[in-house]
Amino acid sequence: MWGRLATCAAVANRRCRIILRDFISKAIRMTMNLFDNPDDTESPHQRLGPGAMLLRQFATPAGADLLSALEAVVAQAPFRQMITPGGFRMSVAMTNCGPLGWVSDRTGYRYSAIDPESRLPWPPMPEPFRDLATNAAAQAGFDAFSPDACLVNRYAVGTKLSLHQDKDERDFAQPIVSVSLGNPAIFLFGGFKRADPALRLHLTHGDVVVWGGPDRLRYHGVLPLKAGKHPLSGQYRINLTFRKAG
Ligand code: MD3
Ligand code: FE
Repeated sequence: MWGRLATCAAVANRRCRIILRDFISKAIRMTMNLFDNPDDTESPHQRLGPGAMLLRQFATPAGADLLSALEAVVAQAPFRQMITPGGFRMSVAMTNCGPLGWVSDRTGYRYSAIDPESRLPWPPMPEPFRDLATNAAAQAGFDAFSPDACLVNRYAVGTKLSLHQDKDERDFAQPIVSVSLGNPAIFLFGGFKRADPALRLHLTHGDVVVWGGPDRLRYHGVLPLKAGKHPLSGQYRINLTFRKAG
């Protein structure tokens, strides 16, 4: 009798401890999520910093139009892997549209009105590109954003973008609008020094981020892309970044 009761108490005690342990670890996970996953809310618009806004799914309705307009751009200015000033081939394939395009070669990084491959001007910025960028910027509080450059990044499996700052534009008071299309990626949102800790943000098809104010000069990058197959972009992730470069 006493033996059974003792066993019973021991079992209850153990169950109780397990329940308590699960409760505590869940509470810790929830608290951690609050800090680790700023993307874990239901709100489609999320402030990431004083000048940075995440507009979840903002480009989803235009997604197919954007990707078909991109085909016309790529027919004129194909994707290419540029060479860094250090002599390395970038893993991201790039092209541009609009009056100015970002280029890199052994002599450095710069904006150029001419595509160095074709020696022709970059293709014009498609209307749906410009509209989306201007509307997203306005949504984030930047009125009258008029981009003169759209850098298009294409990521395949394993493609990454190392932590860097965007400093080749003339006026840092102008925001950058970034549009993610196709396969998802983990984006790194760092601080103002390369070694500062970086927040991880999952960016999926249609997500738009507007980077302005003090957040404009944050270090950022993209972790190696995982394999995937998106109905609109196949194995790729496409990122459009709209800039006022000149
Ligand atoms: C944060 N592209 O092209 S977009 C780039 O996903 C670039 O292809 C990444 O970084 C990509 O330069 C990230 C998000 C982004 C763009 C510009 C920023 C984040 C930024 C400028 C300042 C701070
Ligand atoms: Fe960048």
